[in-house]
Amino acid sequence: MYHKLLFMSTPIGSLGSGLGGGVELTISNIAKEMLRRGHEVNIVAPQGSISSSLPIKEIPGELQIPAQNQSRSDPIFLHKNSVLANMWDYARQVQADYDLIVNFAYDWLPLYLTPFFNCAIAHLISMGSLTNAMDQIIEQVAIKFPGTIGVHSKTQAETFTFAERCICLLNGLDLSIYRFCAEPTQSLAWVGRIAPEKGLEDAVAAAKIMGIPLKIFGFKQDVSYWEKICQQYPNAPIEYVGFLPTIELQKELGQCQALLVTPRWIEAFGNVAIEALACGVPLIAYRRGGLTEIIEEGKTGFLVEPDSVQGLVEGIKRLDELDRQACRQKAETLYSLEAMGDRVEEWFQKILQK
Ligand code: HBI
Repeated sequence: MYHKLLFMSTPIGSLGSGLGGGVELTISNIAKEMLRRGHEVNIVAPQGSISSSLPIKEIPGELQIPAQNQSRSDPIFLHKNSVLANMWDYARQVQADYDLIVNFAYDWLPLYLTPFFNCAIAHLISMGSLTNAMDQIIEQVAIKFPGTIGVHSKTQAETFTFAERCICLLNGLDLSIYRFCAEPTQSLAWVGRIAPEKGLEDAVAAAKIMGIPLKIFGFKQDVSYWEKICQQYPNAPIEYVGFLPTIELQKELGQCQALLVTPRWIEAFGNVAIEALACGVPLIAYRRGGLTEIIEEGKTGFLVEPDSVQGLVEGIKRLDELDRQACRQKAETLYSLEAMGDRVEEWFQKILQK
């Protein structure tokens, strides 16, 4: 059975800008895999979105504010000429051409509009509970349209009161892009949007204590935050490598002894964590969010006390206990595009059967 799928991207940035964070990778990976399986896929995204091989319908309008910067009781914000509103007006116009609309935005409007559409809509919720308005509208859709709320991890689902109504999809990568590296150089890695919720300063502090170079990859979203870290740790052995395309990132990341993952908030999953595993790079991570389901303690990484630099240091000292081959193996078993594609396709089929 082949389906006609319309993917609605995140409204906080154009695809390829890095502003969309993990969702950019998720959308392109799922789209690639659905096309490979013979489904038809079109992606609706903000103006300026680029993709090498995916069909994109660019929509103009003002970008949405990132939900993680909002407070729990915030009302819903929509700019005038909101790109989110414009994207969903387009979806309304073309919905008859599709079997299923898949929403990747962590925003109130797509969920609120669901009952107004004739076409079935699946929502891949990319973060845990952040605001009361989102919690409420997601629950409403989860009750009215059972099985249409997808999440990346059990831990993420458990941040919502309706966890049992969520379909857990994990995530997946095109492993053919990631090369396994058996012999790393003496260096650690940190990958992610450079912003306060990602806790980069702890990784810098741990690298300084251990005297091991820390390679930093990612979009420098909050420059003042970056400068504060550089002032706080003037002679830490850190190198800002930049925001690299996946091909370059995996080459550099694979050379590292471990990836330090220091989220301040409950990360729904941990795309960078499975990218590291795909290169054979073990993880030293805060015991928080989706990471707790990705790491096999003592084998593919160590889960340490959240926000504890000392915990990171202890993990770094035990690095040689970890098995790089097991890291790659884990990625191949659970996080390949095929494995993710099976989970996503089954999710779609079940929704379309109703
Ligand atoms: N905020 N409002 C809003 N909408 C999104 O789609 C969104 C976001 N913040 C972060 C985000 N998406 C993604 O970077 C993460 O879910 C990965």
